[in-house]
Amino acid sequence: TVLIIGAKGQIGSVLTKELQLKFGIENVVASDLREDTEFIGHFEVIDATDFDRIEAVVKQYGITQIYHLAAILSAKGEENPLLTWEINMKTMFNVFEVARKNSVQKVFYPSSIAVFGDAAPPDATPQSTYLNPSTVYGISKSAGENWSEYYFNRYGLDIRSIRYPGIIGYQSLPGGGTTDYAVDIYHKAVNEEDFSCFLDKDSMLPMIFMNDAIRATIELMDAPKESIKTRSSYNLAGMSFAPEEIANAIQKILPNFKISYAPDFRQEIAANWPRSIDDSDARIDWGWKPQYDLDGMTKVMLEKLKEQYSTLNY
Ligand code: VAH
Repeated sequence: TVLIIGAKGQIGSVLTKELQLKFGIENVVASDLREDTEFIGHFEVIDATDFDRIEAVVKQYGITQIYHLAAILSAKGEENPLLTWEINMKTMFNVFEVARKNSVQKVFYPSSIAVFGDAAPPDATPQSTYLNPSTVYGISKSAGENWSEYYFNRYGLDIRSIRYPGIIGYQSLPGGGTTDYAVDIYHKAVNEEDFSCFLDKDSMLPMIFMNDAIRATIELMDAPKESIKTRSSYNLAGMSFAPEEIANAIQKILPNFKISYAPDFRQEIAANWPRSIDDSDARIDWGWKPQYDLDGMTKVMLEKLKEQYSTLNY
């Protein structure tokens, strides 16, 4: 049985549905800070800063895999550095310790391109390079990568991790990230509203379509243990683009779409991140291959959001 921590988040809400399809609704337990009355399936309220609560649910359902998808992200995290560190690390330690003590077979721990700073080569950023993250979120994820490796080497806990780039999907909204503009832009375009971008027009970042990110996560977790050569976290991306490029991709379909630029503090964060990622280790070790490029993603995003808004307004 699989437990998802943060099942109502941007990634968690999509991953939970995929895991229910894969393992059967009976074998998935979703959890988040607050009850979700509409949720179809097993749902438990879990504050992941509470070790006893996580352990109680793991014992109650006989959990064999945990996906830890709760954290305070890069932009939001800068509002209160020590709280961000406290929450991101405490929840991680709780998940790792509950898993270790209750012989959970596999743990998924997400990392991020936020672990890279200006010391890393910005183009085709390599798997192994000096990490000097500039956000508390990035510092917590970089520390988390070291702890993942430690728990694997010391206790044999099978923790697997992906350094997610910006994730873009139609199924859920992001919260508190620096890449969130790339989701909001599609919502504005579909509603024929002008879009003001909080990053510079040439601020290129590694990104991935949600469907590719979810498939990558499941493929990594399904891979044979001996093929996982990286126990810190795998570089991974679907594509790279700057705001002006995603705007152009949208205008090919919606010619009247307009974008303006009003960079804020998030531009400083983005400026320290890679422009593109070398994810050849993920491709070699467990067969990673993206299926969506910018035009492919844009087509699906605009179609799906148009459907969603038309049924909403109906
Ligand atoms: C953020 N979407 O912006 C998250 C992610 C790489 C980006 O970590 O903080």
